Amino acid sequence: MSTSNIPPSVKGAIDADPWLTPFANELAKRRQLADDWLQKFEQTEGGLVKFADSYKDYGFQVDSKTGNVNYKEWAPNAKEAFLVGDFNNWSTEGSNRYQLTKDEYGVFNITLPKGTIPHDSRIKILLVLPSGEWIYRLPAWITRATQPPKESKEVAFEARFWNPEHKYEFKNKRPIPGESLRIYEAHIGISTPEPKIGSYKEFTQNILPKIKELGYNTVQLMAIMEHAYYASFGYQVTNFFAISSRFGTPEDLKELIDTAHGLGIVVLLDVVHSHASKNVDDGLNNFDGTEYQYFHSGGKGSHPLWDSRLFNYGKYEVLRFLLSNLKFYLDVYKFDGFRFDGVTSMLYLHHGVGAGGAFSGDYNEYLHENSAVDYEAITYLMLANDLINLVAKEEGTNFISIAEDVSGMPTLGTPRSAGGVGFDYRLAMALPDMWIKILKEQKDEDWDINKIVHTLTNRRYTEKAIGYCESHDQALVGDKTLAFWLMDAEMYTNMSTLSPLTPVIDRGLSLHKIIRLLTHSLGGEGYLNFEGNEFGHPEWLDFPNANNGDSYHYARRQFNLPGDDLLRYKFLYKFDAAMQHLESKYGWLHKKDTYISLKNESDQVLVYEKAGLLFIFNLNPTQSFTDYRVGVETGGVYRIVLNSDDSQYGGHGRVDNEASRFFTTDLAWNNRKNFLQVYIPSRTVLVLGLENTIN
Ligand SMILES: *[C@@H]1O[C@H](CO)[C@@H](O)[C@H](O)[C@H]1NC(C)=O
Ligand SMILES: *[C@@H]1O[C@H](CO)[C@@H](O)[C@H](O)[C@H]1NC(C)=O
Ligand SMILES: *[C@@H]1O[C@H](CO)[C@@H](O)[C@H](O)[C@H]1NC(C)=O
Ligand SMILES: CC(=O)N[C@H]1CO[C@H](CO)[C@@H](O)[C@@H]1O
Repeated sequence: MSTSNIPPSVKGAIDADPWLTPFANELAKRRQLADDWLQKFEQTEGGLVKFADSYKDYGFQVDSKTGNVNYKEWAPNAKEAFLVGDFNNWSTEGSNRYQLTKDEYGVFNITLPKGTIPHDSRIKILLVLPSGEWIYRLPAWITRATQPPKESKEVAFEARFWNPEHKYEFKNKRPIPGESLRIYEAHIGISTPEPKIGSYKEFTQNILPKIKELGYNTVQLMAIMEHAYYASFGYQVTNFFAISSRFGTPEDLKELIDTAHGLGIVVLLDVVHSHASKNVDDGLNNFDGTEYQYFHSGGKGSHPLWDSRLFNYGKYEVLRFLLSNLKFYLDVYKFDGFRFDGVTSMLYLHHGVGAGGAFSGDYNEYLHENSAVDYEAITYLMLANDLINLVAKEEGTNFISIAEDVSGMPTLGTPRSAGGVGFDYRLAMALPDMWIKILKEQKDEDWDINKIVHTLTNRRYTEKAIGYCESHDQALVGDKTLAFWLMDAEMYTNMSTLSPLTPVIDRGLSLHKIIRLLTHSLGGEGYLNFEGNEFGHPEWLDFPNANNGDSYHYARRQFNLPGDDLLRYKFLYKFDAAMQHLESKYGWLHKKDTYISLKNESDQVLVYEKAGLLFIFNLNPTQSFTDYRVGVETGGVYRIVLNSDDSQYGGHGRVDNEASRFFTTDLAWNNRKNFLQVYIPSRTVLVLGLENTIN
């Protein structure tokens, strides 16, 4: 295709990456599908934002003037519908009969006078099917669902009418996300050292200050959307508009987010729109008695591995439900963006499973007109990103959207206006796999610096990525965290500072720091850490379930460990804090000026400049180098700004930071204008900065 034939709607994407040129028409076709929906929403709803305001219309709405309550539900297959609950003795008889009226679109509603339903009381919708059968469901847009008490016969979650007298009032303005995202991934329930379910309030009091102290500017919360099965880690959502009641009330979560905002921390929701729990009694499955109301029917409507239901993104009312769900979390809870779970499963008809799930990077796999792309799902993701940007504009900020995509689809992170899907970031999912493979298979002296650097930097620079060495995935039972790969059983016996430093712990501490800083400084335009891994958490995660006797022993994070002065976890924790704060000062995540001047395989030394800093890694397990010559572009006097061998980080203190000043010599070295000479101990990273930038 000649450049003159490129459709203007995708010109931006193709200017940024000319290899996309053969796929220009296909990209334009995809963009058009989403643009057509936008036009339709304009005509029928007054625009996308108004459409997504449907959460103010559907479900239960309390009129602020009259106190009357309207309840609205889409259930096209039902003939009749009744509201039942504690308030009317679950009856449809006499004065307790609350029948909804149905309109031509299959939408039912009823208005009840003020005070009819008490706050927090239990309710259900009773649907009468064409067959005459009665089915009871939790309202699809319900904002609260709770687990029945142990002594109750009920097992399914119960919907509640949440209308407290005192609603939480937000006090703080949203912080505007910075250019460098330093993300702390967390799960409320496990964020306590005690073997129990942690609460929103405990997280607010105990964990937010730690996140702030560590220097993260973003917290990403998983398992917020209500999920009846705790051990699903939040990934089998039953009630999309309800926040998990296991951890507290909606007002408690608002307080958490408001408090984070007060600390300058933005809050992302791990949103699960890629699939839904197959629960009928307390979920969305078979809601109106058909399997195809919200989901595809037949095999297309079930995930081949996850045992869950798959949405029909081509349906108007499903788009209303999901898009409103996003706006609900932005408006009501004041989340600042989303990490979209399971994007690969959405993007392809094969869901990334089986042979189709093996991607080589060939553009045809993603962009050929015969590729296995699910057009309806990709259109939904485009609309979701449009919505997020429109709401951000109204709020005077910019929200964040991150795609969990392992396939590496080009243009996923390209703006919609340029012809992409519009995510801000994708997760760099190849990086944790690389580290595990190295730790599993290679001796330290065989680490291939070229390959490591290649994997860390091999990404589409026109699209941003979040780099990470490990996320919640590696912490789960059956998998292993970096700390485990490195130190294993000795974490239980040799972490006391009173016991001698063994070779295993020495190596583990050193490499844990090095791996994190390498990934942080080269692996993405953002960085993510899963809670606890900043100090090498010594336990895996296993939620209470039938196989472990419903134990909470491994469903916790031992935040007490880094605070124990007699344990070595504090060293890893302090290094993490130093690394985050240094990034915050120099901003290497969002700078694009990386220059790698040395990859010396025989010495195992790696040197690069970025954001005005000089990173010098010596990965050599045994050899330290004196007067090692290192190239650097900008001449001047350098000092050490971070040294992983510092004794405060559990190192050997072989370099005297204070006494070290490095004067450059203006002779070219490794393609840099100047050089300086350093003493670089084994298994150490030194970061140098120009003296006049330090204070
Ligand atoms: C519900 O049933 C109880 C006991 O049968 C009765 O006392 C109460 O008045 C009933 N309430 C309503 C709203 O019908
Ligand atoms: C409730 O349904 C009736 C009948 O379809 C309709 O006239 C009315 O506008 C609806 N009320 C609300 C609040 O949507
Ligand atoms: C690596 O270092 C060794 C010894 O210092 C040197 O002989 C070799 O030339 C270096 N290789 C590169 C690529 O700089
Ligand atoms: C002091 C101490 O507990 N040392 C232990 C370190 O780990 C090794 C191997 O697990 C044990 O044999 C030591 O007793």
